[in-house]
Amino acid sequence: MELYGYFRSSASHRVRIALALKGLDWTTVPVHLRKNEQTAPQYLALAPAGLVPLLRDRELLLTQSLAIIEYLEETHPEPPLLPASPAGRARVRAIALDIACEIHPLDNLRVLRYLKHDLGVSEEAKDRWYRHWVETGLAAVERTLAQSDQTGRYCHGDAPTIADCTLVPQIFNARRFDCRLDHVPSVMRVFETCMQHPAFASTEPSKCPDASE
Ligand SMILES: N[C@@H](CCC(=O)N[C@@H](CS)C(=O)NCC(=O)O)C(=O)O
Repeated sequence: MELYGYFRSSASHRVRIALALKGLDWTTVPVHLRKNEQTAPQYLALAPAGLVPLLRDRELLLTQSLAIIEYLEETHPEPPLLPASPAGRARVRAIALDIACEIHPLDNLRVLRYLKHDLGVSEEAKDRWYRHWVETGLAAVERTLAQSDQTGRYCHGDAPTIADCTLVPQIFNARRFDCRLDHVPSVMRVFETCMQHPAFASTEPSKCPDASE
């Protein structure tokens, strides 16, 4: 399999974690977002939305990180990244979506560029926007984790799930942009647990073949 992505992309990071958790091999195909390689015609021919990640599995081209992870889950069921019960699966997917839909899109590169270059928002205001959505979004995840006895060492129970694949990249991202994290102790406890796991430790941005800067 080939994973088209960018070392700092949270969505690419989610898929790297899932591939590693499942013990699968993949080749990295770097798509440099700062150089706008995601909007090059050759890339748009593969990924029409112009976003990373893209996973190529033989002749199959897959986009959207959570759809890719669910594809991996269905084609390589072991170890499972979703719980067995429908209710557990719904909870895990909800946590993943609380991050992937409610936090991440607001702080995407193209959104920040639009704020700055088209709307004339200052650098300082742009950073405030960024931190606001990360900090309030993670506070919601914190309540979800803290209020439920289904939270274990990981977001759901004592094994990693799709929720953890989504949470860990968001924390790397939050740290990079100096977001507050002292208000989310359960989130950070789960993050630290994840980072003890080789699949999480080996796929962090600095370990990627295209890591730079
Ligand atoms: N919902 C998509 C989000 C993909 C996405 O937004 N990727 C970002 C990097 S994390 C990207 O390609 N951004 C390019 C840009 O904003 O121009 C997914 O989960 O795959």
